[in-house]
Amino acid sequence: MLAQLVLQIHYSSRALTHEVGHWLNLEHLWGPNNNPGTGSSCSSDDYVDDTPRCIGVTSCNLNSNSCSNDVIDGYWNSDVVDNVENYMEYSSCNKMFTNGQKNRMRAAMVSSIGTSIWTTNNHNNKVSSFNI
Ligand SMILES: [Ca+2]
Ligand SMILES: [Ca+2]
Ligand SMILES: [Zn+2]
Repeated sequence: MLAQLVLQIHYSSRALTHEVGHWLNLEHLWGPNNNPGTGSSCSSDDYVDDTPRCIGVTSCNLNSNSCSNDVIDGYWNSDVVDNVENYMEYSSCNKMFTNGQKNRMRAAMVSSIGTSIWTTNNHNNKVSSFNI
């Protein structure tokens, strides 16, 4: 499993953050698959409205704009650039989650589907220190 993890996200120095995102119910920004760079991904979604549609970016080109249909999710009023710095991309310059992703992770933590990882003690001592 570790080998698979390293192969899938070897671009990123923040692999663990990325995997914790998956564990807390986040998908890749281009949708629920491991295949970045596929044009058809503009029509799939990560179920988070404030992450712009993208095909999956592996570079750190901050001007990357791989999909033009960002308004489809009702959050953006126009086409915007890809969020290449997002932890759920495969780029090597990851440094952020969006508020929508934060809300999805928080929802996962209090979900009855998950184990009881949310407790006041855990929240205060651990979650806050992750700044999510
Ligand atoms: Ca999205
Ligand atoms: Ca766009
Ligand atoms: Zn991943």
